Amino acid sequence: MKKILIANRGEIAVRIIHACREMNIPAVAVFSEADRTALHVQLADESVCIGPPSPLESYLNMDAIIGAAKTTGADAVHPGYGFLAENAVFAERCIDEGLVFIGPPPSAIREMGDKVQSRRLMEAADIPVVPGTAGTAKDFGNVLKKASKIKPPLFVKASAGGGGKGMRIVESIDDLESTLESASREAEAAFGDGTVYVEKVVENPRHIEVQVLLDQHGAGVHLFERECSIQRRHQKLVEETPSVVITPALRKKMGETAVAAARAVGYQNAGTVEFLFDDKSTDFYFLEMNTRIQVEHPVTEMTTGVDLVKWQIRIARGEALGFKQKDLRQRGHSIECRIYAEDPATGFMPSSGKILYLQEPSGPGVRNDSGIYSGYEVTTHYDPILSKLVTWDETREGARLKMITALENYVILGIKNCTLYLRDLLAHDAFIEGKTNTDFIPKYMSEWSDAAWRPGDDALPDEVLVAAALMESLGKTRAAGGAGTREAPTPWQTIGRWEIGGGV
Ligand code: MV4
Repeated sequence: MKKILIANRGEIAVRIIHACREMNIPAVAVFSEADRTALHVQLADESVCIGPPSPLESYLNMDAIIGAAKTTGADAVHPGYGFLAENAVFAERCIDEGLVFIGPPPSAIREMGDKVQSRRLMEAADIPVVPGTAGTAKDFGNVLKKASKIKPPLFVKASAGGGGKGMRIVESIDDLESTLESASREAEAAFGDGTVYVEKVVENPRHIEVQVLLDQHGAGVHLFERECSIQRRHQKLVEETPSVVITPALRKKMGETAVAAARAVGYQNAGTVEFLFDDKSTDFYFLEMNTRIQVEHPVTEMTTGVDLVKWQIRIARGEALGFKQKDLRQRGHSIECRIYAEDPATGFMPSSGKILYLQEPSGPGVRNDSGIYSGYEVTTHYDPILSKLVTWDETREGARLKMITALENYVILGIKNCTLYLRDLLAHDAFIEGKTNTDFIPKYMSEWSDAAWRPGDDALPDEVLVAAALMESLGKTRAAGGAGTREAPTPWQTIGRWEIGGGV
């Protein structure tokens, strides 16, 4: 592999550039007109503009991306996550153009992308799936007959959906037929595929997923689980590994099941098998497989020491996995918080504008995968993720306390963001107790307001806070509080005490 084109943007493009640099492979960035000054463009060896800000005309524009690979002489494409990462047609087109697609075979993307087909394939491979019915576009009579044997509540899901898209709950069998019809109509309009299927509802489950790596020579391993149950509207906020509810025996069983699921579709490269976990029975069920590198991959890297992005590249160029299952161990605990440009005080409204001042945390066991810098302009064209803050420690409590400290030291001025919300989430008794089921946010975090987390006068505009923060960073002002005590000021407290006309 001589040169890799990264068909993505933001923090994941930056993450992939790091892997390329460490492997001594030049990296080509692509960017939309809105991303001319983005961090991934600054860090890449070369960059190519692929179109206007609209994703359809840039990061989803296959012709422009493949064209950029040709003009720069790239011989491989890393798709990252989102955009074209799970588009089988794109993977095929790359291969047809003689480019290495750094991901699974197109057939595996296609088979796992169709939820009804993947459910059938998993059942045939003896992978546990949630009790339910096979999919249908028209024959609701048959579905009704089968579904009436399952105790409600039921979920009607769209075969082409996934990630919570096109999901409907049915409380009574009497409502099933009308819900099948409307869900099918909606799925047809949204995905061009009206196939829907029915599953029994697992009440307040956990989302537990298993990372797998399979090479082109038949070797495959799992890298243990990640628990990602803390989500709002199917957007993950906090992920961790290990999960507090997974015993060593369950971990082994889930891991082996995940590798078997991947093998059932001829999988190669890095992938993630998602399971629903039922706390009461400790049963787990296959949900879907994500055929890409995932946002939350760093917690696995922190606890196993395996660089997943480098292994994606090595596997794609035909290298054999250099280790076996028995060589892999999880050490310690890792937590990831996603830092979004969203305002948690107003129902997570996206926030855009210039980052006037940025102070990112660091320290032993702190990793910050970031796509931003001071002066960076956040737009609303793309996913609002700014960065991912990841901590590692020997224990869950150690990783939690590190995360709280790191979040308190994360200062992003100029745009709204969720650092203080996450800090309170991590400090919640329910999080400490590991009650991190999918109901966590509606149950414990719906009343949140940032009032308690703006020490001093929170009416000060960010521009004023920036001036104060700059003076602080220049060493011209010092707030009270001794080093090493809990009274030591966080940057928020320091700038909160700053006053116009005050003692600078
Ligand atoms: C379920 C479920 C309960 N029972 N399926 C949501 C996202 C999509 N990947 C599947 N989802 C769910 N499917 C059955 N049969 C509960 C959810 C679910 C959920 C899953 C993982 C993480 C957060 C969630 C929040 C609400 C519902």
